[in-house]
Amino acid sequence: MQLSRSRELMERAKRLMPAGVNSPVRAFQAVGGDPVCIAKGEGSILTDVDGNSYIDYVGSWGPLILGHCHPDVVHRVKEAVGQGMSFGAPHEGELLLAEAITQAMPWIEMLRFVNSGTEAGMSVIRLSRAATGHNIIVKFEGNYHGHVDSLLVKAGSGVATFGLPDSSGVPAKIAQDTMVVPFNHLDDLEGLFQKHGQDIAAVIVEPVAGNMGVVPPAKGFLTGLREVTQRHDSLLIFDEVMTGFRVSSSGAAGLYDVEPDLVCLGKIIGGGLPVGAYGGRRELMEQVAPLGPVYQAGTLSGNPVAMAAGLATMEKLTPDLYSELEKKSAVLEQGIIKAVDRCGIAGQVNRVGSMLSLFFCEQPVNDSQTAFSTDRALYARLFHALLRRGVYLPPSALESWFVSAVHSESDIGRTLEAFPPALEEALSHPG
Ligand code: KE4
Repeated sequence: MQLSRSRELMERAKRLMPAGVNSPVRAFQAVGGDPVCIAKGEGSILTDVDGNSYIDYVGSWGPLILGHCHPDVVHRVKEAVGQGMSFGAPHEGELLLAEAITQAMPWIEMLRFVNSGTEAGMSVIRLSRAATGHNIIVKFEGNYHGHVDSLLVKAGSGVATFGLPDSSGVPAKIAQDTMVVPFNHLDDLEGLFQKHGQDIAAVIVEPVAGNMGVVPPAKGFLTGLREVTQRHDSLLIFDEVMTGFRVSSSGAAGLYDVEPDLVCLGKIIGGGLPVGAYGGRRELMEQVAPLGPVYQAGTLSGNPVAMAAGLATMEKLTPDLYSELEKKSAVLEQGIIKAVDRCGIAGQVNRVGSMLSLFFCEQPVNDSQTAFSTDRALYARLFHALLRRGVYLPPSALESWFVSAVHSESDIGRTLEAFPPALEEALSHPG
């Protein structure tokens, strides 16, 4: 592979941006080597600045359920941008997207658009504390909810990959109001509520974990969260930034039939442009400024061009799309399992819909401890062996892969053809 232009651009980028990137995981530090610089995306294919093409299983970390540059999305973005880049005033596009979201997720009676999943997370924390008068937030080890101080406590994505149990710069007195229990360990949570229930404002959870690799909720886990929070007058927050409109047309809440009090959204609802949202029960959301006392604002929130991309994407999310995604993703999963078995190594694939992860380990991966103890060095070698064969996986074992509506049968077939030789290569160079 010819990578000279990528290398030249990354050298210049490293002088101006930390590690030459605008988000840590993109720097390839979890898999080693230098990132490739991308020139364009088309459907399921990324092409780098040296002309190398890859089947893309990152999909911009989840937003691109329709793949890169879906013609209908591009058309609607071009139409919107011709009317204005930003108004800083109410417009129809934000109303239409709000209607599409609340129709698909009726437990969201009212919402507010922001510009990222992190903003959604920080806003629901502030709202939960105001609404309950309590301060303690409970999160789960290995879950990541964006980089707001109070949630960067043993986050799973990025921070965990770099072995930082929490980020420097987060004051201890902020972190002490956040309590962390292992994901899928309902007993630990019950115990915490026994001790601190009267002070707990909310429990926030990725209903399907994606930031320690994909870890589905254990049977009864989400129902248990709903029950224990209700019993203690605490709020249940589903962080569906990744799972929202990914794992079903009504997210994980619809898939597992558990209604949260508040929801964070992002990624797919922006169709690849910067959009986040938070919402939920009306009496909670009516406490948000300017209606209520909880302040939250944003210059570009509800940006008309981003709303157009999100709405054009949402309109394509039909039942057929999800059943096609399920079929393709199952073929990929089964093919990977077969390739790993044929190599005689221990591996597990966790999958929910078109989110999946491959872990190298004997045991099932059902929480952060088992996820973190997998053979991530082997994953790193497989990552590069597949990259050289034109398959672009997430540059970290603790991330989700994403299949899009436009990954073709031949994309999946070519991926599965590349797997055996790539696995052999990864296994033959242990160092
Ligand atoms: P953003 O602020 O990155 O838009 O969203 C933060 C966030 C919140 N909640 C969940 C469940 C998320 O997965 C994320 C962001 N996900 C990561 C991928 N692990 C984004 C990729 C990155 O950090 O560069």
